[in-house]
Amino acid sequence: MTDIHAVFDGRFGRRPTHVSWAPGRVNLLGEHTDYNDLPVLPMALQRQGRLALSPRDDGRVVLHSTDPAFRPVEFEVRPGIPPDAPGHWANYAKAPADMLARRFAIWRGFEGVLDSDVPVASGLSSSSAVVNAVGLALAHINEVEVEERAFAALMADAERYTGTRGGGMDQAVSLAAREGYALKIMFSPLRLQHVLIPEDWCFVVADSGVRVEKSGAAQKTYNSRRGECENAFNAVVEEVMRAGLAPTTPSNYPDLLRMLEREELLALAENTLDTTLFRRLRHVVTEAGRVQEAVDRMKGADLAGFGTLMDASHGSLRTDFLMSSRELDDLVGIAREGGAAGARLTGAGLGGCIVALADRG
Ligand code: NG1
Repeated sequence: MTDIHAVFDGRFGRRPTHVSWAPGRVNLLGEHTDYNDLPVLPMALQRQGRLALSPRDDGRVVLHSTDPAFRPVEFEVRPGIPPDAPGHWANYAKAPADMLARRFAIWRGFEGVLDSDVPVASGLSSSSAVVNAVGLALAHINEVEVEERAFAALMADAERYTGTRGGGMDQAVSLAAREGYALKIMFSPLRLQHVLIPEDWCFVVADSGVRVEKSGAAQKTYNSRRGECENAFNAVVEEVMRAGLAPTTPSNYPDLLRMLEREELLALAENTLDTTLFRRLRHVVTEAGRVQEAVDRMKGADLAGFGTLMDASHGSLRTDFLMSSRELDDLVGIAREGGAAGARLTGAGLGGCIVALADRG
């Protein structure tokens, strides 16, 4: 890894006083469920975003990157920081600064150098690693103390500054993961459950090399999937209430699944929705079921069972959610032929990485 202290010294002529860091993540199961308040099961990666910094006595942030493609940026910490053009790297530092300044009386900026070995635009959440690392740094130097889950929720809100209407999975796992454990995350309110990964299991991440710029074209697809899930939910709830199937109006997907059996819900949705919306809902609802089952398989060290769920998740993302691609399908096929217990695209999809499960041997 880059010697970030030396780079800082080279740019600012002294040693940094602090280093803050946050890992990227690979999602094992539960794709496109987080923004529907349904559970996910990611784990943190060894790869991370790291920020070497020294606080300043004013509100200015002067931020350099070790990546020559990212030119130095400067901005003032305050509520309502104007964003750069969509996709500009500065927005991932401005996002937590803006959010923290809106919520707390923070006034102190920093000089910093950011380094990351999480590949960008590949479904491993390089973005949340940066948002968290900068957010943690700003909170610390401004003496803002927020409990872990509340901070994760705050950083999830913060990242929406970049224009993606994301869920809260990435920020939460990056802040709360423990080595050797996957993290089941439930939403509204945020709840975390650490699940021990059997020692002989090995998750292999393979990169298709196709970048998915979620600040670019893929952002539109991602946001439109979220909109479709909301439309499907609203239409189904209307029908549920009209037919008198629920005592009170369900306020989110978990509510709906508490009030109706999954099969009953799917049958009703099929009769109510057009094919596209039905397929989006079917993915979301069956994926939530797979997450719960996957946790049980992991606890029971059932490698084959977990792999089957990963395969089913990929199939559902491909045919119902239309978020796979030829390259991702090819990679998943190669992994399975190579003996993986299961494989699936990971992250938002359309490119980026797959994750495969194998016996460590
Ligand atoms: P990626 O594209 O892997 O960073 C995005 C969202 C997640 C989640 C997944 C799909 C952000 C920061 N991340 O992840 O919240 O919805 O897609 O499961 O928007």
